[in-house]
Amino acid sequence: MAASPKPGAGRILAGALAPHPPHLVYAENPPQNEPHAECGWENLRWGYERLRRNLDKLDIDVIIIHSPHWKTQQGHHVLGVPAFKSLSVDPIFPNLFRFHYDLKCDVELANAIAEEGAQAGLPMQVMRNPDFRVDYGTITACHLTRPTWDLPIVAISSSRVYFDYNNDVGDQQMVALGRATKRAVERTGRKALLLASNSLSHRHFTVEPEIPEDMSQERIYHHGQYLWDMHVIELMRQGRTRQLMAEMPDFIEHATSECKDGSLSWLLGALEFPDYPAEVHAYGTVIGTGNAVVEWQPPENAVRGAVQ
Ligand code: 2X7
Ligand code: FE2
Repeated sequence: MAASPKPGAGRILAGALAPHPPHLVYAENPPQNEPHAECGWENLRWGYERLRRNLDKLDIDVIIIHSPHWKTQQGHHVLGVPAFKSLSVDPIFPNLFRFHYDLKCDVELANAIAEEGAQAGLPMQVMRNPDFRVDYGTITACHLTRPTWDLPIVAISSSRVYFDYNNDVGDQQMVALGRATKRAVERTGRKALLLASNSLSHRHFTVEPEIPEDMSQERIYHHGQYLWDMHVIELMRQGRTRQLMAEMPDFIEHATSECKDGSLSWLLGALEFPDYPAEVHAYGTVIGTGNAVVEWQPPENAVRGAVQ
């Protein structure tokens, strides 16, 4: 983190849709992960490489991530402990993901997000249990975006509001939380990267191939879902994110999208609904789910020479 951020001078430098299939970390073979892969899902992994090349040009001092796999029943939670170190095991794919993580959190910013959210009328909690196990959605997306783990993070949970009420109420809350996040970034003087850690369409295979990285088994699960994925990606590419938000409840239902956990709506709210084109670095399936690596750099922050 920068030595002493100037309060009031903070801004969001970039946002990304950064999906978290543990398969992608497995296929990269980082030293932190126990299982070993031969290869796999190159299209998505090379897309992450292009995203990293762009982000490396920015002077980021914190990553704020919203993850579908930290599910909280009573409101929106933020991690409020300075450091976490443990083993994360994917509950569905323990054969692919046994990752030894060691990460730092920006507690001042986490507190500020909780305060701004509460002032906007959202139910907010700060998670202060030092033995808490960080979820694999947070770890996977952070690792693929910044494998050096040299920046502190703020992790935000996925509240059950879409499930307890409906998709419209869920989206309203997530946009409000995104705006609260932006205000907290500005107030604390941080230069932040925001990650929405979710897949797009989310129907998946129920049987894993014998060799998980056997790419002859990987394919789109359902043509209707694929058409929806292409439609929302095209809206992103054209800067039509207000239309995307208007269609989000239908997308969630028709494509059983992981957007139902709120990450993308939070990001679009924080970025004030970009009308400039998003950079789509990759689209690919993982066990049939649709995943896109997408970057938004607000034009006023965009770095010359970034990979386009
Ligand atoms: O959590 C996930 C996911 N969202 C998509 C694909 C495969 C595994 O895990
Ligand atoms: Fe997921």
